[in-house]
Amino acid sequence: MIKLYYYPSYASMVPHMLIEEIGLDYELVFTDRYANAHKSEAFLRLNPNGLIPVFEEGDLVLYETAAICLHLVDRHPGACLAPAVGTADRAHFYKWLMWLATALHPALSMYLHPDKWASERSVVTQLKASAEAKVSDLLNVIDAELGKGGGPWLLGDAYSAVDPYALMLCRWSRGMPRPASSWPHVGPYARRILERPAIRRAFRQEYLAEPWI
Ligand SMILES: N[C@@H](CCC(=O)N[C@@H](CS)C(=O)NCC(=O)O)C(=O)O
Repeated sequence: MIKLYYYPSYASMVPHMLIEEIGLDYELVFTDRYANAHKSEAFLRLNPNGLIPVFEEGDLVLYETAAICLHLVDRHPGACLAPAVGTADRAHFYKWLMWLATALHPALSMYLHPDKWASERSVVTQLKASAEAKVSDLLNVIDAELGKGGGPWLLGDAYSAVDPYALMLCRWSRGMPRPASSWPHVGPYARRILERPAIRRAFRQEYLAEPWI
């Protein structure tokens, strides 16, 4: 049985949405961030970084959202959540997964939690402003990609694991002066992903209040 250590709206949403899409049996393990459950000895044995999510299946204990995504798509090829290995589409799938994990995800984390990087108020303010500008630049990149006319998904015709990852990051931007949902192509794209039953189930299981993005 799969166990997914999660906290609502955290990066654990991505594997949660994928597991729902694939239709696996699993248990959601609530990890109370405010009680510092993710810094407990037991949790640190699973992920020494003290970060959510953690995915567990039998002897396999995995952290890092992108790694969990890749494992899920490999382990369940029938769900078709990534293009065939060795194809150009697969290469673009890797590119977007890494871009989400190493560019947009950290920029949004910096915007939402600048206080993790500095304590002096003026520095925190500056970090937040820089992160806001960076998020905007990055949203321009994904908006342009979606505007190239492919669609309806980030890789074109085929829905894949990068789509729920992008949706979660769009959601994280919802309190920003210019949220992702207001971009001409990203907004409709995120709303399309939200129409998928698996996505709606995951959002509801995390008790997330609407509007979701
Ligand atoms: N690179 C990690 C980042 C995970 C991460 O930053 N998780 C956040 C929630 S979105 C967390 O656990 N934060 C708690 C903390 O920083 O104490 C991944 O992709 O899984």
